[in-house]
Amino acid sequence: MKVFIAGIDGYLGWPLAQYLTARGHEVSGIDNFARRQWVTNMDSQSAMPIFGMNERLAAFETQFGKPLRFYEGDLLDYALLRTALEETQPDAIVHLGEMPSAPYSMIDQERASYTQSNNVIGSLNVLWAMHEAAPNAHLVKLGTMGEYGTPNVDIPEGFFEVEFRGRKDVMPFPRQANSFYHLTKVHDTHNTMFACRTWGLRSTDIMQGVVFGTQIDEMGDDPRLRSRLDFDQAFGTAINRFACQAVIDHPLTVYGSGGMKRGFLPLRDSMQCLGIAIENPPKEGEYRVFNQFEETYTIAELADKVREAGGRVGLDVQIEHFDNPRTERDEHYYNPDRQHLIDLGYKPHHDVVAEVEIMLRDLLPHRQRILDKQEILVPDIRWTGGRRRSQVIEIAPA
Ligand code: USQ
Repeated sequence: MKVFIAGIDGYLGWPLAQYLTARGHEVSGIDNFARRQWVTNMDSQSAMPIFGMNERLAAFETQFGKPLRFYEGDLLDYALLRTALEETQPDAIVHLGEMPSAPYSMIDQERASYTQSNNVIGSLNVLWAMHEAAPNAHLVKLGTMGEYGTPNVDIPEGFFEVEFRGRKDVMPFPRQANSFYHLTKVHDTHNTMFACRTWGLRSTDIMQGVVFGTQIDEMGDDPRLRSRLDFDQAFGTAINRFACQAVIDHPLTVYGSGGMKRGFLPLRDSMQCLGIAIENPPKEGEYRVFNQFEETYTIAELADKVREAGGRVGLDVQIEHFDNPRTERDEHYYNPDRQHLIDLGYKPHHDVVAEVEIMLRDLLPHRQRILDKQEILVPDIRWTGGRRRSQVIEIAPA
């Protein structure tokens, strides 16, 4: 299949290009390198050294024996995006090209507004460019489990049957997102559903959980093929941050009681799931939703798993609780479905501790890069506004 990846320079996009090429697909993609800039704006850097796109493309061709067609540019540049789809005529378009950080979107009015216009208009442009230049392609759109929030009932995959005043219908499950970033994904969901219904586009909307990990098997040993790994408060996700904290003997920063429950999945599972979605397209006009995660865990449970993995590589990992800079429930019911991908053959890797151990071994040679930026490990972006550094708090044992 011909696959076009929007956001091909990112944490997921770069490994996905390799994963799909190793499976025989013909990959092209677009990126404006915005992720590199956002992380620099957070006064941080990737813990894993990353290389410029020219070096990445050279390594890619050496490893896989064929070139990757790359367009440098922004999804907000509609003419470029449309041309790229006209030229590449993809069977599938994987849309990963959005600003992915909840804390970044909560910093101030400027960042909130940027996040919403960048993500919502960028995704709208993808839909229009498909409609005009590649109407038979399959859009694999990266949404987030965070669209649903944490309701006190089970979470189905996108839709559920409702009975109201004696009548029944299948309707979208309510979205109760908890940041201006997560809300952009809700808006994308509505636009994508509408485009499928109205123009007959086909799409899989992926409600993905929190991803962690430093590698997939297809990367081999060439450092130019490795993906980034962020640890700052905005672009580092929970386990990735914990792993980076562990290798420099910084206490793991569990917010509040750590009772927040989320769906998590290793990077290699994310690749497997996206590959399954691409290789099993929906029919014309179909909009379907996949909840994509390996298992649900509380943040406190994950901190314990990182401590256990640390023990295996000789690290004495400490865990501290910090006052939570976010406004979120830290004790709640959470029971989402994830059956659609399993039905299509997804085999979850359940050993989180083994995956974290791989991460720690990958990160240890680069601990100086984390030490150089360690002052950004404790969060200060407040959901209620402004910046105030979190403090260590005491949590009574359960
Ligand atoms: N958390 C801590 N300590 C930390 C960092 C995070 O306790 O040092 C907590 C947060 O308060 C939150 C949970 O861990 O309760 C997850 O936070 P996160 O930063 O790992 O993930 P989140 O902000 O939800 O966003 C990430 C990705 C986003 C994706 C989302 C999937 O950045 O792009 O959409 O995961 S989900 O969480 O399922 O919505």
